[in-house]
Amino acid sequence: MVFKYNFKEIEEKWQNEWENKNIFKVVEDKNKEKFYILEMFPYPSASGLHIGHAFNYIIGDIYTRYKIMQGFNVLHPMGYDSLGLPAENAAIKEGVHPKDYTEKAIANFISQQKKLGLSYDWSRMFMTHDPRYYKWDQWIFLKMYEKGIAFRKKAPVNWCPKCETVLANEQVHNGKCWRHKDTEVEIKQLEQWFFKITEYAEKLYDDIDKLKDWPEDVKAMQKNWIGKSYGTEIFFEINNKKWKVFTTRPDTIYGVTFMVISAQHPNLMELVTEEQKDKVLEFISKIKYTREEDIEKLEKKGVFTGSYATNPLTKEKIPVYVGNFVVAEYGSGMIMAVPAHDQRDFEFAKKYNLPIKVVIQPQDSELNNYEMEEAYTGDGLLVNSDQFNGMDNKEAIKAITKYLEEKGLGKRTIQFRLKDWLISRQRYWGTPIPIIYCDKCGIVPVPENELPVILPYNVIFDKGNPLATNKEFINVKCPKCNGNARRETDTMDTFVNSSWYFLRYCDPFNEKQIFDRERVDYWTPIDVYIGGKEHACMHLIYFRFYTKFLKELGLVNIDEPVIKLFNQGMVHGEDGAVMSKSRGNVVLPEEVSEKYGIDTARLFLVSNASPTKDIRWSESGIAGSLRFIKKILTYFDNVKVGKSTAKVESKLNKAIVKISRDIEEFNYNLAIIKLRNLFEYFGKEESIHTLETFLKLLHPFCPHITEELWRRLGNKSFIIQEKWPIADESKISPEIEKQERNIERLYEDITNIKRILGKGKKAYIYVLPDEITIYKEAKKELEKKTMLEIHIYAVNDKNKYDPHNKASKSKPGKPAVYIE
Ligand code: ANZ
Ligand code: ZN
Ligand code: ZN
Repeated sequence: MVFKYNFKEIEEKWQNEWENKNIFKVVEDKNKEKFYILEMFPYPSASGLHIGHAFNYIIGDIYTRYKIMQGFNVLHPMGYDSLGLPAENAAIKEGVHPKDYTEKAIANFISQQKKLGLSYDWSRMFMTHDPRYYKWDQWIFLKMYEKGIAFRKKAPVNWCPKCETVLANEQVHNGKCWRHKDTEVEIKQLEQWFFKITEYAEKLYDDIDKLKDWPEDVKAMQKNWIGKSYGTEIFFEINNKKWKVFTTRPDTIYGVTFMVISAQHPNLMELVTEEQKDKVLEFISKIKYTREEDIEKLEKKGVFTGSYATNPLTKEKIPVYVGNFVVAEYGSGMIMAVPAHDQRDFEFAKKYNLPIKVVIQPQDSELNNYEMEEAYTGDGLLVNSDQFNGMDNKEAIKAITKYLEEKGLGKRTIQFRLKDWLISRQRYWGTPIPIIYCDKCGIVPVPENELPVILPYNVIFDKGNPLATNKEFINVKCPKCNGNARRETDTMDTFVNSSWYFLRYCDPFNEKQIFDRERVDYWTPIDVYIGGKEHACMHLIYFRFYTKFLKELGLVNIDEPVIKLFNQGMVHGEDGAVMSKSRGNVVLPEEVSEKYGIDTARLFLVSNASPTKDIRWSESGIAGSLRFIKKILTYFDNVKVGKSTAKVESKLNKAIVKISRDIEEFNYNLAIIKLRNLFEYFGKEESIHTLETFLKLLHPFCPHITEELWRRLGNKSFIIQEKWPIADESKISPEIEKQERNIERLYEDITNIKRILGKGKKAYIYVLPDEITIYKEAKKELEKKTMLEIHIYAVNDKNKYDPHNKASKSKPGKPAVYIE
């Protein structure tokens, strides 16, 4: 009888059962060990979810089911990062309100996710545009304001004329808007809100080494992003005032021949003399804003400011230039230029005919001030450096710094590349910043008991920020003097919302406080965090920063939010390109579910490669997974429940050990190979234990059919609530394992011989008499795998067919082979 199977029916049935019986709902339980699994916070795009997105959730789901069966109390929540620019832009384009637009998108997202059979505790679901959530964004903001971490300053900002909003540095890619890839980003000076993440730079940097279970490349990217430099701050006197300069090369101080201040330095004009003023103003109006990533390629340009600096050691007077290759935001925004040993300075000196003075002499050649074609940046011995002459330059870095410190002319310092986090957005669809401006009292934070500051629903979308033109929103009484005042109309960067959501999942609807400390202590940190590499720097740094801030407030007791970070690969479409709507190569889960069943798709997604690798969707691949699933279904429909052989038991127990380890390490593909392998050994009759164990091992990958088959075996329970199998290692027979390996080797011998012959229909195998049963058992399997007709003889069989007398070559565990 051919098995009739309606995937859709089975899937819906079990999804409903799990939901109705609250199978994945969890509460804190001190007697159970917790495990927190989280996939990165999705932005609910209106185009919904394709199989590529689904991959991420399925990886988390497999792990969750495995951990639940292992007896952990597993928190696996889901919610939506629903504020942000895309919703606002799309809403404007389509004339729908962002709230309605987003909520519709979320409803669609949820229904799609539910069809994947995901093990979420849906009772914890929240969306960040819900005032009950963003109230606490505002509350954290107030705490940061209190501690001086949230602050306001006038700052040059990246402005996308198309988005009509400020962009974070990270949202500028090669000078263009990340969203509008053809739009040049402009620079504007605006009063902005910032979070002083730089105060945490050192901690964020140093603690990266504690993240033992994070991918090395992500850690390297974060280190690079935070950018720690050990160096020296040196004081130069200019016009009777001390100016600081940051250098990593104090050993070159005798080679400084000019200074360069950034064209965007806030105090630049203090240095510019009357005669030079016009030239400087013209220069700064002409050049582009200096960005660190552009410096290397940039044509180095500058103008003399008219001022001179005094080198603190040589007392020489050296000219101060304003230049385009010094960034305002790094170090002190001014450099000591050493053209002999820094390529940027070298290019500048060549262009403006400034002196080049060698102070580091390499061991193997002699540098000459006049003949250099590029800077010498390597190591060597100091020359032209007074009492430091002859010293190794690495030594000189320490010695000169010490000398400067003794004389009060400088000090050792550490410099970070990380910039303060600009959180102001001139946009509607974000968390309102809880600040009021009063002419009398200045900046006044909204009192805590007046939170949340609600984002008004009725606004007019025109150009720019709709809040800025909304009188009802703006006009407010000052909390201090009760006079007329104005609300801040900037909203927060949406990365704010995703910086602490994992904590709220522990206590999602608390109205009295941000979350209950005990509940958070129970669940945190996140044990496994699953998401794409694109979040390596922004989200994951902000997330770590919030954790550290909240720890200082005494709200959490963890330093780091995540123990293990798992980056999944990308899913590519049939055409080989990354699956995306714009490419038109997306596969939708509902289509797949209709055609193959979602269990088949889940199996396929993790079968062919480690989930860390990119995978390619293929109809033939998924057909292969479907064949396996059908085989399993047909098998369970026909199998006789009875006894399993010692061999099957050995295989089964070995598989338990290996599959558990594979899942634990996210080697899902290897687990599947072992499951398939195990299945091959099953006979017409197997014990109930064997059959049930197989279903349990398969469950994390194919949750629906395994629940179904579990019931068909007569169980009343949910398989997901069963215990993960534990191997009985005493049943793993070394003898059987050895025979398996022998048969495997025989198979390889046969294929090799066949390949050398270039043909063959029949294979004759000569085995020692006491091994004949083992090899006869394997006959069918060998025939199938080698596609040859196989004859097995004991070597002492008088009737054997053996034209080349091969039987005499047979050894224990190594049969002889003859092919014709
Ligand atoms: C003198 C010198 C001599 C330098 C030499 C280098 C080589 P890190 O921290 O590793 O990136 N610098 C300092 N502030 C700068 C700014 N605001 N914009 C552009 N460049 C800046 O490198 C620090 C070095 O970058 C500093 O050391 C300084 O140049 C430059 F043979 O000072 B150095
Ligand atoms: Zn843009
Ligand atoms: Zn006031």
